[in-house]
Amino acid sequence: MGKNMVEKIFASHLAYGEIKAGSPVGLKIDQVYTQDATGTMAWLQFEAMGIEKVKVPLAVSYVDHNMLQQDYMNPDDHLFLQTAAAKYGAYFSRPGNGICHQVHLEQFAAPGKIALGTDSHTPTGGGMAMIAIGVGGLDAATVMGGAPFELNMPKVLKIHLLGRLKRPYVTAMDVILEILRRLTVKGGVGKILEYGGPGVKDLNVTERATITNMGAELGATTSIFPSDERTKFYLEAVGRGAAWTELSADDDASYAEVIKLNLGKIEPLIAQPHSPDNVVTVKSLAGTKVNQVCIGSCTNSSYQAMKSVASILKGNTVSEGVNLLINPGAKQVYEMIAKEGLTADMVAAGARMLESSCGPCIGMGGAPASGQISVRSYNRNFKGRSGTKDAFVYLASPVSCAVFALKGEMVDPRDAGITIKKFREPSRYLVNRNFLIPPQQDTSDVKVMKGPNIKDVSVKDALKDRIEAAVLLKLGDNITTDDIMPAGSKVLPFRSNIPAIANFVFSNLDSTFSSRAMEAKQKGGGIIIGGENYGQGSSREHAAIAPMHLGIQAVIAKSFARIHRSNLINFGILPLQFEQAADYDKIEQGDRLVIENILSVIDGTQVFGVENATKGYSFSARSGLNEREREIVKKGGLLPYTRERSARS
Ligand code: MIC
Ligand code: SF4
Repeated sequence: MGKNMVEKIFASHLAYGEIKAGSPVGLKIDQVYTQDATGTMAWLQFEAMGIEKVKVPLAVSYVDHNMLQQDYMNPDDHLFLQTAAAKYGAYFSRPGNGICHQVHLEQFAAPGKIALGTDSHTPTGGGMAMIAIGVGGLDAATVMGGAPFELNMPKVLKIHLLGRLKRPYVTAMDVILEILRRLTVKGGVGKILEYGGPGVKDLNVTERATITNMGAELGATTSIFPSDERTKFYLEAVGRGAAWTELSADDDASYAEVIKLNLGKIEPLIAQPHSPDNVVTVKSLAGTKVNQVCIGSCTNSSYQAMKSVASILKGNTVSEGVNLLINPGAKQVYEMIAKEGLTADMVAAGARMLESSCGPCIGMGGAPASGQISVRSYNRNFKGRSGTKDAFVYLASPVSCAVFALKGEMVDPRDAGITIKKFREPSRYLVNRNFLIPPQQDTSDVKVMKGPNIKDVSVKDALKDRIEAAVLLKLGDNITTDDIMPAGSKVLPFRSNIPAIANFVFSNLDSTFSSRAMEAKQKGGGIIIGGENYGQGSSREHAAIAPMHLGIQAVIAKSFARIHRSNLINFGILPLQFEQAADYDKIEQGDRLVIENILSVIDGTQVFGVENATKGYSFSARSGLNEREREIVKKGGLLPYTRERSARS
């Protein structure tokens, strides 16, 4: 029987296991990349493993998130990352070079390869026909140390594309918003989305990358497009034609599910607050006032996106009531649009130009005013993520965003009376790699620099046989890692300092959480109760390390998001799933829960009896760990597990 693309790439990278949905597979990894907000931990963990050099063919350390330099903390992190990259054999992408996913697509992504990135939007590389997966820092560190990457084989869902996009008013962003509307933020959990069908050739590589990038919001493990003539054209244009190989699914390949999508029927769409799947047509919101517009991010800041925005702004003025912020995704794009005079068109219209970085997407500046409406070409609109708790953030295409900026209100770009130039893909991009420092041969005199805010990584004790702990917080469905561990300009500088960042755990939901947790830590620790899809969104492992630091022993939820579940395991926190959803309803914050015989149950059925000592009843919860995960949790996390294994070998 024929193979789909996922099966082909997995087969060519298989270290162990069986390519069968649900069973654990170990994969050999070609590329690993980190970004600064997750990377400091990843590189500290790599250092703690005591390995001399990275053992994957390519490692890249990017700086793109923590760019504001209000004091020494962020620049100290950058210096640490630069010196660690030099010491351990990674490329270093200097601050200013751009957002990791965009730069990686331009400079390193290649068809048929597997990449891991310490960021949930790593699937951007799927636009280049690679398997690109977001992971926690510790997973990345162990793979850079030479281990295969293990995951439970996801199901493969095919998105069969037909027709052609109605350009220039409908864009790739509208395609992924339509998929989010249909599948929701839980629809991709446990799945890889493989794109196919005749509509694929209508999309160029950067448009495909927009779609695979925001596939992260579906909870999917990753998404992938074929490698075809358009992939070849793009690779040649960025000066890397030699990296091209053809990749497509066999005609008789099979899929767990197939969804058809006609590109020609897609309209301009917009996600309303506070979830990326809360999608409606722009038309249905016409007339809604807009106060801020932000264009950029790893989803929508390609050369094509910037060019269409410039053509809308050219000769016009941004509406009086609107603040327009633009951050081109990479230095390459910035340099190109500057050379062509497009930056001048943007500035002349009144755009506030930001550097090539994540910026307002992660609350690093650009926060909206109280209660205001911000429309962004970004990928996440979780409450509070913009830095303003009561702001209303919408997500739309760069084209819609630029039109709103001029009109001061939402209007379907087709009804706005604005002519947009059709984009022609360039056959040559400007290639200037001067902000990428390649790995050095002789690193004997490199000293890794650590500023005073960079603290050693915390390690948990081995798993105990009995947990008696209080329910510190009971939460609903789709809790994000932004809810658990907020980002933003005040919190991000503490990413290398776990005791300090732990004070912010759940701070947007419950300002007393960390002090209550510290108190509970003295009395056996705490437990968190979650609903469905607990831990969706960002890959930040700080959403597990900081709770671990606060003494959290277990999270009991209806279901978990993939990356966060792995992060909990990696830091020795038991992820338990209610056997009966009804048991979720009975628990209340403050209840004391007792779990006994943990060590024998974890090696046996993995169905734990949980006693609610406050209310006097018991229920069961399942850990569902595979063999490796079980051993990791028993040791207290991946770091002690890896150390013990390397001591043995
Ligand atoms: C995000 O978009 O939330 C981030 C910031 O890029 C994160 C990583 C992080 O928290 O550092 C992600 O998506 O993984
Ligand atoms: Fe950066 Fe935003 Fe992309 Fe995350 S989603 S990598 S913060 S631009």
